[in-house]
Amino acid sequence: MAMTLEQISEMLAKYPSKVEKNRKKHIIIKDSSADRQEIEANTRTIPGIITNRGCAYAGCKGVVLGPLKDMVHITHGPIGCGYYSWGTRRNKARADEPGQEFLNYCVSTDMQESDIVFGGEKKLAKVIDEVAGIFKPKAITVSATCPVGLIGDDINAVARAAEERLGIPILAFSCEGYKGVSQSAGHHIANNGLVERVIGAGDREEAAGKYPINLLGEYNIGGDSWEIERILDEIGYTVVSVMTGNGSYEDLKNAHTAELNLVQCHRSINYIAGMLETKYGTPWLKVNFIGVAATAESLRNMARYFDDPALTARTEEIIARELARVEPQIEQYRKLCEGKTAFCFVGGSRGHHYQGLFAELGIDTVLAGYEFAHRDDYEGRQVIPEIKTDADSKNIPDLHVTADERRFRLKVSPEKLAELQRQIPLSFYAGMQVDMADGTIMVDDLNHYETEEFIKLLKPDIFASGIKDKYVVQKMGIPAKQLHSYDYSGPYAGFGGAVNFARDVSMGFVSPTWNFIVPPWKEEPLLTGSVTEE
Ligand code: CFN
Ligand code: HCA
Repeated sequence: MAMTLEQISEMLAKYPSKVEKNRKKHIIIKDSSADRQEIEANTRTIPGIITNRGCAYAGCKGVVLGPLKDMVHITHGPIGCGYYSWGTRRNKARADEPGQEFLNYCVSTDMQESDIVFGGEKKLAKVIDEVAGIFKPKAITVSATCPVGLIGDDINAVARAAEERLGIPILAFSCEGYKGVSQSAGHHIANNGLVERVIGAGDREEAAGKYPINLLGEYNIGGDSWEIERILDEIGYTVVSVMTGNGSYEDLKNAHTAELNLVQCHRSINYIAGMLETKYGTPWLKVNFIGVAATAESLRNMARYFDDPALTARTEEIIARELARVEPQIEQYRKLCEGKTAFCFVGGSRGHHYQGLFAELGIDTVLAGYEFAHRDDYEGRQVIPEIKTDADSKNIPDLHVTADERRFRLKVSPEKLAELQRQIPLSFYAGMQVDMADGTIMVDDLNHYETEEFIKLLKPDIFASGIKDKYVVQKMGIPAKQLHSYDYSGPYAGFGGAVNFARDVSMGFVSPTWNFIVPPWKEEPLLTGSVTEE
């Protein structure tokens, strides 16, 4: 059932007028005949609204730094912040060296009232010393929470002094939760710190194998990066580093030796891709390993970049083998999913990426959105790549492809120019707005009131989001699939992951549980009345 503008206006009319005006700008019904449809994003949530967003500290420490396994991550702040970022994000890792995997530990200065009054710097210095003494890590991070900025503790000075005292890198991140409007500011702070202090600190000049790549914005939720790496290894790529799933300080130090940066999460780590392009000239390529077709397309684009017939042949061989293996399995599950509808609301990239996988199961996404993504994540860009030869280059000509306001170099023969011009897929630069069907809805920073109202009107068969609304939605009789933690299942990325996802979603549909739940709108109150005092 499609939704009309009138229905949305009615829903928003329940808000105070200022809020109504604001929220209106965050919702659009896709209409490809319109000249331009703009959605407001990356602006402050109105106080009082129950948003699903997190804070800058969650984005910095929880998301980007959290998965780095051979560093101990210290939260300078009250215990709740450290515990939330440790317990909610599903950071999975295996040690590369015995005793050098610390993700099971939640380390915090556990700030108390007296620290707020008298300052917490001494306590932080003591915790750093203790951590170095007990765990002997390669490096330590210190992340600031809101009160640290409010009382003015100088975590940078404490970290610098500790670094001199202990002789290991101690990286301070001033990612106080209140900075910016969401996690997004924290991603940027973490990206800056890793480029300044870690990437390039290694002494390797060259990567140890052929086709060296970094996988940026892949966080190994549910083992995703292990499934992606399985295929990349088989094709013959050298994965120099993964940022930051199952990632390590050790690998990141030498990440500058990669020849190509793949960008899986387009939101949290595009800053590193951009900075490495400026600093080392390393080109980057947006990829999407969610869904069978997107995985195959990403692998083909990578092969196109390296332009080696052997690599291309191997890529096609692996794609053919994997398709033959997974497609019949997915087909079985498709029978249970075909014709259903989904809501897909996640923090950043996943709100877009998972729609392709839903479509492969025959599920239409009727409403989607991001908690904190920016306008470019919604809009994407469709640009016809302009290809120029570089007159100054020696040996193999370096071709500069200009697309999406950036350049990347392709080592290809001049004869391939025209062919490339045809081949570089435009859809590759598309965002959510470009890909969604007419009549579907996009909502930025969806809140709990709107969640309930949209569900009542559109009655989706599955709601894909996170822990903060999962149970409210399930109590409405609708299966909810967590696309942050995968409900502790996974992997969902790559070819094997698509089969797991199909299985889990099908399980949600066929479970008899839903027959026992009566959604609130079917239980209108039978009696109405008012209370009067005697
Ligand atoms: S793993 Fe990523 S894919 S990093 Fe980002 S924008 Fe979060 S933690 Mo939750 S699941 Fe989510 Fe994305 Fe990139 Fe995860 S959609 S909200 S900050 N995200
Ligand atoms: C975060 C982390 C989170 C939360 C997940 C959820 C994650 O935003 O701080 O709300 O279900 O993926 O762990 O996005």
